[in-house]
Amino acid sequence: ITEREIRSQPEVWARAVALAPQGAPVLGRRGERVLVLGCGTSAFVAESLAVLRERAGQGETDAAYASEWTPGRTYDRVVVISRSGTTSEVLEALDRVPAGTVRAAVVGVAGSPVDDAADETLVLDFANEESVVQTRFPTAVLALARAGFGEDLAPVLARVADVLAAPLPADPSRFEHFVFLGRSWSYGLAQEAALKIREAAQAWSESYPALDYRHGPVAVAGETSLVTLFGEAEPELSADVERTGATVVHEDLDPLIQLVQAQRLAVALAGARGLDADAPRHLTRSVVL
Ligand code: F1P
Repeated sequence: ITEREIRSQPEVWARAVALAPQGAPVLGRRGERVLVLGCGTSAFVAESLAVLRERAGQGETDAAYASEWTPGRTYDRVVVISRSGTTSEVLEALDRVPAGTVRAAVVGVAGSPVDDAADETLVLDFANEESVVQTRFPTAVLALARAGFGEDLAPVLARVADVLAAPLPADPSRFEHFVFLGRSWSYGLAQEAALKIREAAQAWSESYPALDYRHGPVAVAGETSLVTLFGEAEPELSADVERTGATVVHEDLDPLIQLVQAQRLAVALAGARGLDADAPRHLTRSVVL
């Protein structure tokens, strides 16, 4: 099922983009100060979304892990992201939102506890998933956000199906260590990519802001490391990483499509390790305490 959900992303993104004019206001009206919260995958989506919104001139936007956030700064709106709409830490965070602040939610299913607790909800039921490991829900949220913040996603939609049909740039079974580096909004994507490798394939993965990688973490890179760079190419960084013996991958693709490649890599790696990506060890679809 995870593989099928990965492959459905071209159609799901097209629906998300079509919904952007009605849906994006839930993420914040222009000029509002917004905080975005989530757990796991949804925390990384929150992080990317905050950078995208602020960069698009929509208003100051912060992001935090739902479990870590306590009220301090004042916001016009708190947006929680939760595919299941049942995650306990998200519900507890909504309870901490001060009166007078709009509580908004982006969920995969209507009528969930998060939906009930929110003043405004954006339901992406067409992006909801059966799998434990999230793939198309987080990318649909980001596709909708980008379109809603004024970006033309037509070139991305036109490209993603071809990329899905082509072989992966690297055979993951050759590697034991997977590193994802990103900058700006793609740093959240790099964190999400590394989470996919851990969740689906139980493999060692890391993620860093790209230019911080040389400030220590590169010490453990070597022949069995596959290092993927999201976003803009960084030729000097790539050269430095290659000198460790690691293999560097930078495909000239939109970062959201690069995340799809990482999802495919995680599923392929799970297969090569004899694991079932649809039944990840120790994980549940949503953490409810
Ligand atoms: C958040 C989450 C997922 C994770 C796993 C458990 O769920 O932590 O990111 O992959 O499935 O739940 P949600 O709040 O977005 O439903």
